[in-house]
Amino acid sequence: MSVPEETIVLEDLNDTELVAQMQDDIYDGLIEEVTQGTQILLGRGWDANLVLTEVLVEGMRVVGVDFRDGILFVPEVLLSANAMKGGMGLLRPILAQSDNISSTGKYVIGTVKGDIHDIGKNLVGMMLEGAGFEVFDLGINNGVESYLEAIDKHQPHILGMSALLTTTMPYMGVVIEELDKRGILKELHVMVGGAPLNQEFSDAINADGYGRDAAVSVELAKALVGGIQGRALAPAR
Ligand code: B12
Repeated sequence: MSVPEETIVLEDLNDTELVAQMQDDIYDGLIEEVTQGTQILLGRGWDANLVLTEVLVEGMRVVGVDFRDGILFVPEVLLSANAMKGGMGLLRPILAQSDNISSTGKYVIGTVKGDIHDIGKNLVGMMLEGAGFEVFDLGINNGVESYLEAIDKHQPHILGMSALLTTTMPYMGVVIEELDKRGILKELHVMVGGAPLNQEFSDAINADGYGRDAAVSVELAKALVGGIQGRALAPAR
């Protein structure tokens, strides 16, 4: 006779058990459980910022490590990121009202003009959110004007551009030149990514960093903003 699977009732777990369970659930991409767990912690008086950093971000950090090490693959990471977003959905309105949003930094990200690939960009965006960045996603097919507008509006610490085609990747250089001409390059970091890119290309167009994959991109972004929590971040250049 087979042993029936044990059903875990999240409400019955103490805080430590619940946090561990939620991190497992993030890893397994279980959005309903993560959302419910978030609700329970908030109901027990947890600070929203603490739930974000100690539970969701930490859970996503483990996912990022296993993705980098080839243990998890793209579909699984997307599910984990989606599960985390379930919890984020409850926290965002609370955090938006409070003064103590512990943001790692602001990050504007978009795929360049002529290019409609967005899976990698979305993944990087989600992982950045998981690491505590405030991410403004411009979607696909962005020309210089679109990036400029977003920089003006959001005042990001980092601009990230994605390109998957050899025909569209040179456009990143065009954007960077324009930022330089307007004196904006001094005020923010620029990261680039996409399958056909490499470090040499990134250096050649004067980007601050090339993100080979989502995990590397998050680490690099954190390093670029100096790893400082809050708004007092390292100067760009
Ligand atoms: C899925 C896909 C599509 C989908 C895109 C769906 C979507 N919503 O994105 C569709 C079917 C629409 C598509 C269309 C086309 N595609 Co396509 N596509 C792919 C494919 C198979 C996978 C790309 C992908 O999502 N990879 C998975 C993600 C997770 O990886 P990634 O994008 O590299 O992102 C990671 C890193 O690069 C980095 N990263 C990515 N962006 C960023 C940004 C920043 C800021 C940072 C820091 C890091 C970072 O982190 C990510 C996560 O780890 C690739 C083949 C391949 N193996 O790359 C071809 C590929 C990119 N496509 C190709 C082509 C030619 C096309 C088309 C022109 C086909 C056609 N004739 O119509 C069109 C282009 C249309 C256009 N104008 O953009 C070629 C490009 C060849 C080249 N040298 O330029 C490829 C390489 C296939 C091939 N071998 O021929 N494509």
